[in-house]
Amino acid sequence: MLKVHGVHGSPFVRKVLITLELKGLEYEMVTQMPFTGDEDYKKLNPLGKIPTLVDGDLTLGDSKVICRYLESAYPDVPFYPTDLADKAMADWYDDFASGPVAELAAGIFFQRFMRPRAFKQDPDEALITTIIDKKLPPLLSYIDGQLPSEGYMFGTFSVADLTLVTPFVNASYAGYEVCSDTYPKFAAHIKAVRGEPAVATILAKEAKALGFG
Ligand SMILES: N[C@@H](CCC(=O)N[C@@H](CS)C(=O)NCC(=O)O)C(=O)O
Repeated sequence: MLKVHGVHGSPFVRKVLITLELKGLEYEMVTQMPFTGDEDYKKLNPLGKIPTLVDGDLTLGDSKVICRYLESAYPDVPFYPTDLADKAMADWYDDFASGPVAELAAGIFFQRFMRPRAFKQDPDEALITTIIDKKLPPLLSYIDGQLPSEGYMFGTFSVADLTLVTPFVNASYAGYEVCSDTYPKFAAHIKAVRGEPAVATILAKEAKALGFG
């Protein structure tokens, strides 16, 4: 059976779990906390980051690489656009969202949620203000400008939609919501993605795991 090493709450693990759920694939979740320096886990993933997917003899790190693999290996329920240019754009959105966007949106979560709970430290509110007021707005404007006035990025719900939203689930746990007056398309998009059955299923499991449910 497929194995996913990671924990609920990571935007990257979430993306992989939702992809598996959407494709109707069975998997086992192996609990692996991030930032532990676990040497045994580093034998599986030398970067020590979550998620890692194990499928038989194949061991893969990085959510983008994993989702692409799942699409190729288990194509029955497609989660990527088929048009070449759209697929390339989906990859770009994945890179963009997993890199700079996740760093900032999940940064709010790290400061307000993880620091007090996991590290017994106060959040750096000055850093949060810089993220919210200065660093996120140009990226949010870009996303809002890329979205169609209605519906998903490439017609049907795809990984491109999910990857842009998953960091903002973390931000919402930390009390930050994308402003619907300033970024109306993206705010509506987040709501629609969160309502997708596969997303709602994983978010419910996550809420339980994080003690919200
Ligand atoms: N590009 C990676 C990022 C994975 C990542 O940064 N995961 C975080 C948890 S949300 C992690 O494991 N951090 C531990 C570390 O950086 O040592 C992916 O998309 O999977």
